[in-house]
Amino acid sequence: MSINWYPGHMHKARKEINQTLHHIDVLIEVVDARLPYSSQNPIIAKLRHNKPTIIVFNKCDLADDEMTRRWQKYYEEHEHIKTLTCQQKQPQKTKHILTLCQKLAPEKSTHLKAINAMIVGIPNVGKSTIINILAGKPIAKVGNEPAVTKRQQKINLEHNIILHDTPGILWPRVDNPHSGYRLAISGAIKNTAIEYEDVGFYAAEYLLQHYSQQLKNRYQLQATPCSALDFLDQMGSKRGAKQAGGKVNLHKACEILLHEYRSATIGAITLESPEMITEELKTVAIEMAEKQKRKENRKKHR
Ligand SMILES: Nc1nc2c(ncn2[C@@H]2O[C@H](COP(=O)(O)OP(=O)(O)O)[C@@H](O)[C@H]2O)c(=O)[nH]1
Ligand SMILES: [Mg+2]
Repeated sequence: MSINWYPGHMHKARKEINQTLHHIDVLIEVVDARLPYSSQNPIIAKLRHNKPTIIVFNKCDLADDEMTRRWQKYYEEHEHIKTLTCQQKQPQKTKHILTLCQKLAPEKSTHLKAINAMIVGIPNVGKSTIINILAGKPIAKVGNEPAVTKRQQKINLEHNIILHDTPGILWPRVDNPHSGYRLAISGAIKNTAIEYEDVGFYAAEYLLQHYSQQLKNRYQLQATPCSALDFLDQMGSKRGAKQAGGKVNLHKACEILLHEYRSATIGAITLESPEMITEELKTVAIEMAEKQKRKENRKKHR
């Protein structure tokens, strides 16, 4: 899975974040709790330096609680990072972001000075939903955002906190192909930009390996399917996803699987663990080094 993003937008967003960060006391980075690594923007970690940061695990209603705890522990090992779990249906919990901001900027809060916070995150992680909860009224548009740079907004909140919205639109992880698949499974990438079967098979393989009991329960399977194809065949057949001649329509089966994953009908399921990411990044580093070598070789032989 590769994701296209415009270099012009990327450059502009990086520049604007860097500029705004000078005036920011606390950074609020929103991630999707189902994919707490892949739904991060890769430059934030590089730009924030020692800025106190709250990583908000949003949509935790859709994620596996045990995995969310492991991810929180993983991020909290970094100095300057605190984490918080959030979901749209528990607005009171989301409001903890404000008290945490006060704790992370103690010198401002004891002197009754305004605390400047900036909320960042890739599209669809729930920034607008969180902004509306914190503001106590619907001021940000929730749902699909057009891929255009919007003007930066400043919002005055309780406790003398000024919230700055993400400048521009941030792109997700594109270095690791697994991240592309997970973003596609979660619904973070437009359906028109993904290959349903490719993504569906990836999802089926992962779910079979890590959440086979949930699959068996949801689709009433007696035994664990022996492969992703076996699973999609059985599931598609049960759900009437057939094509002419009676064979299972795999595209339709994949569509059902992705749809039911996204609505958490299969269960609250997380798509990655810190251990998986550590392993994958080793492979990515090797591949990048090989690519660089090939590039240098080509130059030499020209
Ligand atoms: N299940 C679930 N959906 C959420 C949650 N927060 C936001 N959403 C949904 O995710 C989608 C994107 O939310 P939005 O706030 O527009 O994200 P933004 O692009 O980061 O501003 C919307 O359909 C929201 O209703 C949550 O905690 N749980
Ligand atoms: Mg938004």
